[in-house]
Amino acid sequence: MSHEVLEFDVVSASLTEKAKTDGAELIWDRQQAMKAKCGFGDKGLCCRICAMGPCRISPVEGKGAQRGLCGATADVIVSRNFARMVAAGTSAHSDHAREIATVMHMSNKDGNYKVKDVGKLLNLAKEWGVETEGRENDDIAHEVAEIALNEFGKPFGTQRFITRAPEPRQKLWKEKNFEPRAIDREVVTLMHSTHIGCTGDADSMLEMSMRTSLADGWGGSMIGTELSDIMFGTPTARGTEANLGVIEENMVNILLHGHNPSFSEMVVLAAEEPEMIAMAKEVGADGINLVGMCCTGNEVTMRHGVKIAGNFYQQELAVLTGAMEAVIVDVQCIFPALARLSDCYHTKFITTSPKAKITGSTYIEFSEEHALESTKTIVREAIMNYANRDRSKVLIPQAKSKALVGYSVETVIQHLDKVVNSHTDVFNTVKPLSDVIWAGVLRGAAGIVGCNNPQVKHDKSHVTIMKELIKNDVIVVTTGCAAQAAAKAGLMTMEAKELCGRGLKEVCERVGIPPVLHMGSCVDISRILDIVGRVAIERGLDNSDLPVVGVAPEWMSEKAVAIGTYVVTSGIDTYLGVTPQVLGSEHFTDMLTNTIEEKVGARFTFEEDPVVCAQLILDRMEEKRDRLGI
Ligand code: BF8
Repeated sequence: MSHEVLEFDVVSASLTEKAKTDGAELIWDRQQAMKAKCGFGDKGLCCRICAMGPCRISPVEGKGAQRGLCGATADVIVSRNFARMVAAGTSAHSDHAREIATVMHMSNKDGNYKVKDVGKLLNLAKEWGVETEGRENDDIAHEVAEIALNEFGKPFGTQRFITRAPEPRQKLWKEKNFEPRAIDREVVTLMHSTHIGCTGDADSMLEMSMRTSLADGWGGSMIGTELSDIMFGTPTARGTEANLGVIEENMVNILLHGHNPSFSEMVVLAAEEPEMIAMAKEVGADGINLVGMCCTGNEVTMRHGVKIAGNFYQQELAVLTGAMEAVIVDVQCIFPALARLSDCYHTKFITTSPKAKITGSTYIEFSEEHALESTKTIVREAIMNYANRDRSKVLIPQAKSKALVGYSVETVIQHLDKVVNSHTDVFNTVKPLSDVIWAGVLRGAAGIVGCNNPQVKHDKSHVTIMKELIKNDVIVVTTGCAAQAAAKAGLMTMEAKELCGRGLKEVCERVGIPPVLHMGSCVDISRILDIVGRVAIERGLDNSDLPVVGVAPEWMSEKAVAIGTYVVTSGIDTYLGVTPQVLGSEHFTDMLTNTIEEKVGARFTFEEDPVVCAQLILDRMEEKRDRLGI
């Protein structure tokens, strides 16, 4: 097993030694067994779309097979593979949103699911033209939820939330035919177009992918965020802790992993029930310690301060501590390997969604109709498992960091209001943020998001880029596993202002925020779209005019491909620290990294060295500032 990849994360390194003793297999073992990557797949040149193949195009032009059996060229094959990743990523985010809309549709002030943020419900009702006068909140919620559900399959019209974008962007989308229609329709159309014998033109394939990706960012993801806030509360600033050291020796430890708050919120409620806590004490524990991982970890830390056990790359390590009574999951980013790994310990690996059953797990289906009872059954399983813990196998790394989390757009604006001069300024806007960017106190803003990927050292690219940017007065907002990397590295503390340039340090002190702001889970990148759009609107500009960027230093999932594509299509330059599988087509690569800018005013940059990547970002921000004359 090579530990080289772990150098950056000392906590993880100590546990991989334990894995050897326990005979447990981890991702690093599997990576080694995999040996070299498939050269064709790595370049996007393998086509398995029909059964005439699989066809593989030679990566060397003019040598070997240059076309598949149907005649598809490297450009066509690479673009189709890319499009399918966009379709899958859009499906994942959007289907998540559909589940939130479904529970909102069944919400009831006396039931398990009830509206928590009435103000946000009424605002959205107004935005969508729903009558609110003289109506019960539940009634309004049901109508808003029904409209949201119709966004998935409506036969006519475009996504409602695109009207939140700056006007020049909306105009551009209309002209280029990028306005996303019903979410399901965009995904189905894209899948249809990648079928054998359909789209044979890389340019068209990319444009269709761009439109579909907007159905994610300004459709599914934004619906997911908005409705989650209404149902479970809009996040507010609060403290938490992050890293494997949040697992506790004398508690019933439960790891909550996955994505959907309609499930995780109920687990939080179940674990807080006095009868559950009493039961934990009866089995000899001091109580229940619920900890989070991946995006579900982000959802519950943003709304409840639930501690973060780690990010994507650490899911196996949490089990390896030997102190985890249960890993409870719903959907997305869950290693099937957890089933086999759990067998080395007493840990119960509990799957709950018919969309993500995993062989070897204990399957207890979550029922939205009986949500709290259903999660109590699951939590009970964890508690009863405490007695089975083998204390000789327990090793909990002590490392953990404090973090401030919960920076929804509303919370950021509330903080900005503190510095508003009430004589000359207006409250409740992003103007103070745009003012400091225009004054040069901040040079720009970066949204740093995404996963971990064994192709790069764990967390190193995230943390290196964040540190380089804040040092140069660029404020960072972050979501997903990138946010958890920042939390573990202590970048979400007020003390982190000492790592900043003078301007950002002053902003942190005056506004009372850390330099790296936790904005939530991956669907919550819609919060970043929202805040960037507000700054552009406030200045009468388009997103592409602003010194702002998106960065995914360690991305790995199809969701990330959809995200990167909608961020660029929204006019925001995007930097990828892992090169996507497109290099087999020079033309398609050139479109992503160059000519796409002619269409949407932004482009992708692939740069695997985090220090070089940070410098490219800073250079681009200065170029944008020059263009603005600021
Ligand atoms: O949606 S950042 S590893 S957890 S895909 Fe997955 Fe990537 Fe983490 Fe959340 Ni997002």
